[in-house]
Amino acid sequence: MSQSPISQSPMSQFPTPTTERPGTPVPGAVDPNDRADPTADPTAGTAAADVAATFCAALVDEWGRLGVTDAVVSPGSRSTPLALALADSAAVRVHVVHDERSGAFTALGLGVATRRPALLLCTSGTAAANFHPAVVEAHQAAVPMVVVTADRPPELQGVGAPQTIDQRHLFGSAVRWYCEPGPAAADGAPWWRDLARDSLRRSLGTTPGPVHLNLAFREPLVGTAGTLPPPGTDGGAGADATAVGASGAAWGLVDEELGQTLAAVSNRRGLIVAGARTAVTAADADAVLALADTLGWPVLADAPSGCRRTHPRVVTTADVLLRHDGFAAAHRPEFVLRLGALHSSRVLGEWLARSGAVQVGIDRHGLVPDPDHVLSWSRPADPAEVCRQLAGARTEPAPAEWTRAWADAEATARRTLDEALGAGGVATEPTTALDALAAVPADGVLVVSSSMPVRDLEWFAPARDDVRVVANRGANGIDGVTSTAVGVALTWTPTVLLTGDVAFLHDTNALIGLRRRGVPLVIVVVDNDGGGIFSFLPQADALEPERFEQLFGTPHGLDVAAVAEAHGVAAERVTSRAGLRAAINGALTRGGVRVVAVTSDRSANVAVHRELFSRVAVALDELVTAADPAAGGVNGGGFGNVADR
Ligand SMILES: Cc1ncc(C[n+]2csc(CCOP(=O)(O)OP(=O)(O)O)c2C)c(N)n1
Ligand SMILES: [Mg+2]
Repeated sequence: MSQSPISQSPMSQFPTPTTERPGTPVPGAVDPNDRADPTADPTAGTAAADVAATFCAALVDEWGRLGVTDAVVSPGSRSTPLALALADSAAVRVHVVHDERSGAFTALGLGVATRRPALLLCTSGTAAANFHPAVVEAHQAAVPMVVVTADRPPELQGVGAPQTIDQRHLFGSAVRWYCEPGPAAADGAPWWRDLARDSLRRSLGTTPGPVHLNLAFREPLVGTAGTLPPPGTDGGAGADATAVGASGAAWGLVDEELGQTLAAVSNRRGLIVAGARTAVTAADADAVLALADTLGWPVLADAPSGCRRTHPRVVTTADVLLRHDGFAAAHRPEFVLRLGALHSSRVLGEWLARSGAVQVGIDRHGLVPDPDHVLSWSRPADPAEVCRQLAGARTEPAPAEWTRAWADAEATARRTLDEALGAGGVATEPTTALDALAAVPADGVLVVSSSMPVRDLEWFAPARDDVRVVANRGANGIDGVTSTAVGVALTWTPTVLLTGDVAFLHDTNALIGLRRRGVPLVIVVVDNDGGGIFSFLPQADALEPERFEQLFGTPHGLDVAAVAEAHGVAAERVTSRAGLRAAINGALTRGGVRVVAVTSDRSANVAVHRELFSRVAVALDELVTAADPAAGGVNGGGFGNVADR
């Protein structure tokens, strides 16, 4: 990657690090805290502050010109020049978030929702370190983000100056680009806009992600912006703003690869496995489903894939089906086209790893997951474009019985689940996932936390064509989930968050000032007083109940509704499905933020899941035996490890 002149790290400017203890006077040396004071010329400081203000105004102007719309700013002094420039901008909305960790996840949510990088700004010191979890998630989930940490100038580094830590390369390999241009100097003005532009472009490459600018500011920090350097002549708002929203591979396979792939997929028992990032637009999903139609291949569509739509080839029950040994054994594929991120079903992943099929991976960001080392090859390419290429060529479809068997199984499992989950008025964890999805208004977003919520949705929920499902599955953290949903809702898209109680309590700082933001956000907390997912793991059987509760169940005994109310957020608790639906719909109609806690019990939840799996197993048993009497044999809804945790 080429670097603009301003991006060269001016490390030579830094003084040789001192080995003196901070605060130890060095004979003849100037007190480091005084060095920031240009005492020789009383107007020099003001002039420098004006240069810094102009530098920041130029950055913000350029970011705004290129399509950036949102900045998340945490309070602090050292970041003053950029905070003021952002606040003065007409193009960029500023969202102030006290806690930097929450602020960073808010920026992540904005980036996920808009596919444009949000700016993220904090002061120097540990404030910057609090950005790290969200930066890692952005890195691994390919979410664009421009992270700006304010820093002390070079002469205050390594000398024990207050609120100063080593911020160089703070986020390690999690950023696409790191740059420390040093304190702004007037003669650098020709490159100021380049810095803003470079940061955007690097966060929006084929693999989008976070970039980190560590900007040093000298006191005094309040200056007046002067004339900005003129913008370049290469487009600006129109041209570049479009580019800002269109990152990732736009291409398909080259001819030779396409030819080989066509030969491999023709007349095969094939599957399309769609994870997050597969379809960005409805047209992308149409392309995937059109290929499925052409080849007669089922599409095992994860909830965040964008492909879990009402369509005869879409399979919404893959995890549940594959828990049935008879079904799993009788429906092994020969070829698997894996699109986007990893499908969240572990059962599916393990089955594919054992399948012996030829498997290929395509991801628009080149982040093709292959934890089982089973892919024959993978490409950074647009999944929709690859599907269009394959559908447009001459290929033989799969044998008709392959297509029919999957469709019959999906219909059987779907009918069984719909019947089982349709009955009864008490809210369970699976019914809550279904009701939360059903309540999202058309074109709204459902955000799900990485514990049972994401799984209940994947295992049990039917297709929904007009709702986008978002989950932080880059690193599967339960931190920052509410803040991520706040970021999504800051785009004024009706948003429902389905989260666990531990994840909710992990991120209560997202609730600070939330009511005043006025965003359309309903937070449904499945409250089972601890980590319910662990009850499905071998530890639950292997350990004494007391030890299990201490280390995994981890009950907290808090009333999550009261916690919300303590933050000024209206909250209620429900136990019935009717109550839940009324609460979500009422909140969405009224607008604003509301927390709805749904009471659950971790042990009862295990039983609820077992019952659902075994009901589907019985229904499938009949189906498989009817189709092939020799292939009978049920695993009784086997329920091994479900997940990462
Ligand atoms: C930041 C982070 N810390 C810890 C974990 C491990 N972890 C995964 S799920 C979980 C419990 C989540 O509990 P809750 O949010 O109540 O959801 P439930 O399991 O009850 O559905 C924990 C601690 C993680 N994934 N991320
Ligand atoms: Mg829980």
